[in-house]
Amino acid sequence: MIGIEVVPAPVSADAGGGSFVLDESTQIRADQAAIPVAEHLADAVRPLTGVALTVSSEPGASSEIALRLDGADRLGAEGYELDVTPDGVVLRAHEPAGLFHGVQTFGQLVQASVARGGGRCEVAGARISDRPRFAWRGAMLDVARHFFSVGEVKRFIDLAALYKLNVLHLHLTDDQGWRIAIDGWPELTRIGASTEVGGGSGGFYTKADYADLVRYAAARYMTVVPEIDVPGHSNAALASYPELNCDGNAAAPFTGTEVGFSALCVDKPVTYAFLEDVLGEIAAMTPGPFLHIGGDEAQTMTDEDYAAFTERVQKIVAAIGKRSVGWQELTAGPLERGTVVQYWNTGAGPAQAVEAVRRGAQVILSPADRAYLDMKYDGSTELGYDWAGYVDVRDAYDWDPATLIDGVEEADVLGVEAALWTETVAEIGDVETMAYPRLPAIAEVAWSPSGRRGWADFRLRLAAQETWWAAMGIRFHRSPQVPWR
Ligand code: TNX
Repeated sequence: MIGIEVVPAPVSADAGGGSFVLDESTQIRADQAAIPVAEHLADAVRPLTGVALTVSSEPGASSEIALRLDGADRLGAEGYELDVTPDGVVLRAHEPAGLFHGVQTFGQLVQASVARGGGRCEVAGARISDRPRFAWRGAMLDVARHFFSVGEVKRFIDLAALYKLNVLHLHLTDDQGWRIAIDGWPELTRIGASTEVGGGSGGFYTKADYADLVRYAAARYMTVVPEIDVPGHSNAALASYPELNCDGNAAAPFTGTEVGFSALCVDKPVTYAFLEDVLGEIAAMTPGPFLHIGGDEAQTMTDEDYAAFTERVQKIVAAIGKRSVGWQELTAGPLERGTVVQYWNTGAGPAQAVEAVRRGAQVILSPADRAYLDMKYDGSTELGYDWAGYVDVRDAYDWDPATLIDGVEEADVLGVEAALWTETVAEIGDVETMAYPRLPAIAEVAWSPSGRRGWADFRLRLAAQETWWAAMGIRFHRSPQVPWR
C-alpha cells in the first residue's frame, strides 16, 4: 500500500503530520511564470470545496499555498515536490509543467479530504516527490470515424490531463472523414469532411479551431500530435480529389467500417505535392516536434511501393523540421533517423517493434490488448470491438512497458499511449465510458515506477476517485474489478 490515494502513484510519498485547513482565508501565491497554473488550481478547487482561492504573486495571507519554480534540476521538465503541512502548502518544480502535474496531485488530496466529509476541508499532511517514468504519455482520439466538436475534444483533453498525460494524438484523417482544413485543398473539407461512419454529417476543424485545441492542450502541458494517415486509410482524400486516384476517378465516399482497402497513388507526382502541402500546413500549425503519418494497414500495396512511399513521406516531414511517428507497419520500409514507431497489433506480434529498436528507433507502446480503449471491457460492454480480446481495467493496468516485449528495453520506450478508435463510439459520453477508468490505468503505467505500483493497491486508489468523477459528471464504467464505494 503506498499510503496515499493518488493516481498515478507518485515516486515517493510519506504521510506528514497533521493537516492543512483550506478555507476562504487561503491564498495561492505563485511566481509570476506560474500564475496560469495557480489559476488552474483555483478553478479545480472551487467546485470540489466551494472555496474561491485568490491568486497573487505577493506574500500576504497567513494561510498559503505556494507555487514555486525554484525546484531542483533533478525534478526534470515535469517533476515536482509537494509538501502539505499544517502551516501551509509548498509546491515546487523546475518547470511550469511540473507545477501543473503537482496541482493535479494536490487536487486529488483535496478531493480525498472532501470525500472523507466533515465539512471543513482538511488536507492530510504529505510529503511527495514525483516525476514521470516515460516522456510520452499519450491519449489518442479518432475524430475521423466519428467527428467530435472542439468542445468535446477539450473535454477529452481535461480527462487526460487529470492523470498527467502529456500527449494528445488526434487521428485526423481516415477512410470515413477528413477533419482538418487545408488552404490549398478545399475539397478535403467540402467533400472529405462530410461523411462519417454510419452516415452522420461529419465535420472538421478550421485552422482557428485547431489553434484553439493546440492552445487548450498547451495550457494543460499537453502536446498535440496530429495524424494524417497515409498511404492507406485515405479514402476521404481520394473521394475529394479525382487526381489523387491512380485511375483519375474520385473514390466513392465511405461510411462503413472495413479497413485496408484504400491507398494513395504512389506513382503520381501529385500525391507528393499534396502531401507536401498538407504536412507543411499542419506542421505550421503544430508547435510540437512530431507529425504522425499513420502507415497502418496499407493492404493493397506492394512491399516495394509501400517502402518507397513511406521513405519519401518521412523525408518530407524531416525537411519541414519535424519527426515522424508511424504505426508499427512503418518498419517494413526504411526508417528515417528520429522516426518513432508505435506498436499496436498484438495479433501480428511485436516483431516490427523489435526490428525498429534494432535499427535504432524508439517505440511507443499501444498494445491493443492493453491500451486500446475501443476494446470491450467484457462480454456485457455494448460498444467497442473484441478483436484484441476484452480489456478490463486490470488488463489495461497490469503490465510493464520494459518487460512487455523481449528485445525492447526501458530506454527503447519513448512512452505509452492509450488509443480510442471510434467506429462504434459516436457520443462524448461514450468516449468517457470507454476511457474511464482505463485511461487512468494506462496513465499510471506510463508515469509511475514499476516498484511503486501494483494492482491490489491501484484498484483501491481508483475506487477512491469515484466521488470526484461523479462530481465532474464523468460517465465512467463501473468495472466489477474495482471496489467502488
Ligand atoms: C486497427 S490501430 C486500426 C484502426 C481501427 C482499429 C479498431 C491501427 C493502426 N489501425 O484503423 O480503427 O484497429 O480497433
